[in-house]
Amino acid sequence: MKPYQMLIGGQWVDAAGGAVFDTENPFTGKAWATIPRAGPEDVDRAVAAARAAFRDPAWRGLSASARGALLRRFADLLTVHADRLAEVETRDNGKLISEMRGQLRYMPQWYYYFGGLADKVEGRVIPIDKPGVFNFTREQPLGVVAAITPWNSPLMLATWKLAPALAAGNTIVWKPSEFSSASALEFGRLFEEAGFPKGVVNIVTGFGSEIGERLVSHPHVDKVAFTGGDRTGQAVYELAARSIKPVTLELGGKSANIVFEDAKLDDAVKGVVSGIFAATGQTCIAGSRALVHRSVHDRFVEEIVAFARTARIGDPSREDTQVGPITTKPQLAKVTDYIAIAQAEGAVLALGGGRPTGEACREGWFVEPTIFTHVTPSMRIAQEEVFGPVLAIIPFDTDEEAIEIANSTIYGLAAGVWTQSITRALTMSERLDAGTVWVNTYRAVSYMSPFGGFKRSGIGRESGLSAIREYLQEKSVWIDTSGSVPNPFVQR
Ligand code: TXE
Repeated sequence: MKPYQMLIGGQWVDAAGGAVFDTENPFTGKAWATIPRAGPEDVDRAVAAARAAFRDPAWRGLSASARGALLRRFADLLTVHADRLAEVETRDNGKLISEMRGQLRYMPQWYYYFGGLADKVEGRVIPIDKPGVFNFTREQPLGVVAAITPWNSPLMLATWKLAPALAAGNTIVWKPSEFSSASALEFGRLFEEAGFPKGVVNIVTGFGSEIGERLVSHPHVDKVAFTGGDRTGQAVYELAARSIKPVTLELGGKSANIVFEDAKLDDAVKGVVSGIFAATGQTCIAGSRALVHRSVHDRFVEEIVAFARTARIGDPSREDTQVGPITTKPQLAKVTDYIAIAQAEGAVLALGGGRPTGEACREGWFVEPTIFTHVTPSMRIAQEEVFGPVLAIIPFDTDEEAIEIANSTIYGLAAGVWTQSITRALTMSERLDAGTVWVNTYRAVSYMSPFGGFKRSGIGRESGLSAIREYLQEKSVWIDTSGSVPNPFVQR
């Protein structure tokens, strides 16, 4: 068992109470490392360290260019350590090594991009409507940012917060998911090595139920950036509201992949499969509903079932594995429950639905790639986020109907459109309630393009130019240029 410590104020420490918890490998079902189980006092220490670092000239006194240089140095280190970190991620969360390597090797780009952006944040001079005054704006960091992240793409989803928050000059208390803390703690070493002043990045590990509330409600936390389930997100939002903290929330979805009759069907099949079975369906952008035009429905079902059946399920640390285990035991139970719920509602299993029987899947937390047909838009399997490899196929007859079904859930994170018609592509991109719309592709993300949700999928945007604004506040400065203060008792 590898013992980890957490990072507070530049020190690697145990939890104040000395408690630890085991972290498990989803492929073997066995514990492989121990993680400090922080309590409220550890949160207090981490917030105090972040607050002190925010006020310290070692950070606050850095020019924006120097901050940017630190981020770029971090990116260089991340490039060197990408493959090692990918292995830790795979061991801890069961995601495919091929996907994790791809993610880790791409991740430095966020730090290069936001490092480059750090010294391009500019205020404005306002041509104010009053004589004898000069008015301008400053963009200033918020202070201490609490970053709360989930287990599905642990380092990537943290990076979407940390890179812009640091570029803007904030300091961080990061609470990774209790199911995937090891990689976060390895990541922390690189911030030290890059030369970030002590306390600028702090990492507290532990359970959301034990320390989450303390972190979100802490009077010295100035902003909360959260990715996770929508119920937890709602609780975080409510709690943050009590102290009027700004929040960024990314809360998952029930995204629709819409296959029109004029789509290239082979491409649509590949796109829908990648949308739902990549990452074992454990992504916020999972295209968990396929809306398929009735005229191509049967052919589509036949082709997607045949294709999905070829997926190699097994050891996520093998390069050739295509579908890995479910990351957490509670998630395995949730996915299994939803398969039963869908069947009870009358959906028909076209593929999967059980545990794979192969030798490679004996110990781990596996579910077969699962496809349901005969799904109606009001069924729970068509409305609620499963967060697993479960696809619901729903037929439609008209474009209007497709839009209505696609927009009928409480979520609005993403949507896919499969068509050869440019008019249809443009109309759909406007009418779909989703923060991202992909046309004839799915799952593309970039550090350059904004990502976030409509409706219950969230608040705010990550990545892209505007993301840095989530971590800044605008100040208006008025300077008298007239040289004399008028008599306040005389109306002007
Ligand atoms: O997420 P939680 P869970 C969805 C998915 C999944 C469900 C539950 O549907 O089945 O959420 O997953 C911390 N105050 N997504 O339980 O609880 C927690 O410790 C403050 C969608 O793993 O949302 C972890 O660090 N923090 C999703 C983080 O919140 C609290 C990604 C996320 O955990 C807290 C993952 C509290 N009261 C799951 N309670 C996406 N949007 O991509 C927990 N946490």
